[in-house]
Amino acid sequence: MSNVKFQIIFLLACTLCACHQKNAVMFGHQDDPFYGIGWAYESGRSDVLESCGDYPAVMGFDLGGIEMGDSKNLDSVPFDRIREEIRNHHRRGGVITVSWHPRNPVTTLAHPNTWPEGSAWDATDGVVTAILAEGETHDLFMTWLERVRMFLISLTDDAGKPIPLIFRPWHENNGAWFWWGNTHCTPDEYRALYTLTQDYLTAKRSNSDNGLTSNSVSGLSWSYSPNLDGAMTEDTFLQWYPGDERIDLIGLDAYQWGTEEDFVRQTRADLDMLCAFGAQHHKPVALTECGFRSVPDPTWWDRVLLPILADYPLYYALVWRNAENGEHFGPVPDTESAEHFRNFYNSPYTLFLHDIQ
Ligand code: BMA
Repeated sequence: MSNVKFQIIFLLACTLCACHQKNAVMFGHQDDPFYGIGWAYESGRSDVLESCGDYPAVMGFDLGGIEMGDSKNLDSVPFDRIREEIRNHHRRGGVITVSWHPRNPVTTLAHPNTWPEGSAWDATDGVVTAILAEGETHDLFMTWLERVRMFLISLTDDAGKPIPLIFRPWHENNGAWFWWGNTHCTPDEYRALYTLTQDYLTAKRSNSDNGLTSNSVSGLSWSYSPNLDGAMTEDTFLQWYPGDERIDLIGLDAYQWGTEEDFVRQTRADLDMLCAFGAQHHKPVALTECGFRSVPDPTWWDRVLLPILADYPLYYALVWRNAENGEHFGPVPDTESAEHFRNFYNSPYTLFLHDIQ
């Protein structure tokens, strides 16, 4: 082969690579290493791994319950195990994202261990107002932030350095199902809640042991992720947005609850807007949660989700957890859905752990 021809082929390959690279989206899965369909807490297992031969590039974990001083989160995952799996995934070179479904600091006092009473889904009015005012709820909430801080600080690598992670509090706030949702507080109050959380977790503190001042939690990237709207505009987005100086990643939580046609149309409409905003504001955009509960259509992976990922410059797309009783959003090994998931996996538009190592 002549040198020139070689160079052209090489350049073409690079261009194709760059093109795929540009559109390739990391695949993520919530609670991936803890449990799946028919198994729980067996080290190394993962429904994604067993469906396609690789771990997801991104793993998601939830801190709900840490605020109460519980040893397990709201989905019964021990926090010690969460810490261990965050370390494992970091060691493998994977990306980590952490969400938080804290209980309702007003109603949990009367309903300490129930659901939905007292939980994040106990969407009573006035909770954010009470957190921001002086008083009992504020004081309680600050002890909650302290517990989150202590846990995040404990997420260190083998050299004792903070593990980088994407922190995603106060998500889906344009809906009304969480107590921080849009009918339960004003945009200013929402932003103040986000700011309070961020400032508390990142404030410089002096360490009385060694007299040094250090960032209390470092290595955090901050995500703002509203829920699928279908007609999101820059104005409606900006109304609640905590601001460019506070947000590193713009997310969208988009599930297919209704028809496929609605899901595709609405997701594309919101991604058109968010990706344009992200490009202008130099922020990556991700599908911070997505999925089709129980994946009733096995072709969903390669026929519905993949074409969306191929068309948008997304950072990642994370499907929710594989819990039993129909509450699964990832692939299930040895099913038809796993066959279609392998097409999704084999596509140049998706990235799994090996692709990013
Ligand atoms: C929801 C459901 C709940 C779960 C919560 C936090 O979407 O999966 O069962 O408790 O997320 O993981």
